[in-house]
Amino acid sequence: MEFSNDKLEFLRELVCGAPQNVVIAAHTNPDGDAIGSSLAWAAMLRRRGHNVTCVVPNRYPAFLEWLPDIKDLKINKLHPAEVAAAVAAANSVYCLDFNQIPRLDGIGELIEKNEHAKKILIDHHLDPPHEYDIELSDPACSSTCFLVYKLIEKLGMAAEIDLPMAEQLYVGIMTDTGNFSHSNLSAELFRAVATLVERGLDIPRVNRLIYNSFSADRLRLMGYALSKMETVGADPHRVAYMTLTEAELRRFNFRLGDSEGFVNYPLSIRDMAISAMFIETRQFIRISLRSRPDVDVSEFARRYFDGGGHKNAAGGKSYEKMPATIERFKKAVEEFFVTV
Ligand SMILES: [Mn+2]
Repeated sequence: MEFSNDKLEFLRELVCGAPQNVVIAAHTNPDGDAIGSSLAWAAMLRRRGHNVTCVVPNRYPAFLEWLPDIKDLKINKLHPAEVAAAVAAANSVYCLDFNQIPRLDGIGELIEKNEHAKKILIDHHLDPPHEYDIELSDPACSSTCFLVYKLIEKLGMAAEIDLPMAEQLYVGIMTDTGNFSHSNLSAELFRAVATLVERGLDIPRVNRLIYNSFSADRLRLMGYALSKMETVGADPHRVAYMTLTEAELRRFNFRLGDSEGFVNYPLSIRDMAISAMFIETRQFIRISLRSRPDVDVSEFARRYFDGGGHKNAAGGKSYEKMPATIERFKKAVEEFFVTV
């Protein structure tokens, strides 16, 4: 999507204008795209003299720990007073890689309380609510990191992308595209990656850091989850699902981020339409959904599980117990394929 000149000028004034107190907020259970885009945008703003604080509701997964500047992130669960002070003092708040303020848990209320701060959305999820001062929303963009790259380019600042920024941006680009295997892979995206390589990006190194840095427990948990996978429905509407209860997670010394990516594997079965992963947390069951390109799981998540996301990668929640949730899921699947 092309953004209007008005929007870009508004952004340019904020970025190039007098130094401000800035907060960059990313979503709960922040992933590589949320963290990478926040850190890169923060680096760009800091060069222009802004006082930037990146905030997230809870911890990031361990496989991101090596990212440049990640230690500067303020995690609301661990440092609520610092997060509250930064948000209260902010002149502008950038919301990156999500568009629903409730996805920020407690930070959302802090942002709403600060009425004088400009609120800017930079995101690629569907259906942004119109409650921002400017929305730079592009659901056709494969990652928020790529969107940030494009904005930097449009502002004429691409020459300033250095190696740390290249790594931050690349992590979101690679993880949100499933290492360049999902949709929305454009020539423009690969040109952006080529630029990042010119700035010194070492792709095999980043691959190793992201994909080969897990614990043995995590691999065993994945094997366990896959071995319990069930399938329902018949071609062309086959659906696979996996479940993990809190007790099962404990057995494998579960750490946040360990289940990342499990949901993708069942789609490697020929003609599989949807893959679903149900993970029990203390408050609810978290549902991750992936689909074949022609099947819209964001619609499915919205309709049945109070969720949303992208066409082929979405999520939702259930407040029922696991067996009741699975029963509801099976019924939803049947109904969904009759009505699409
Ligand atoms: Mn994203």
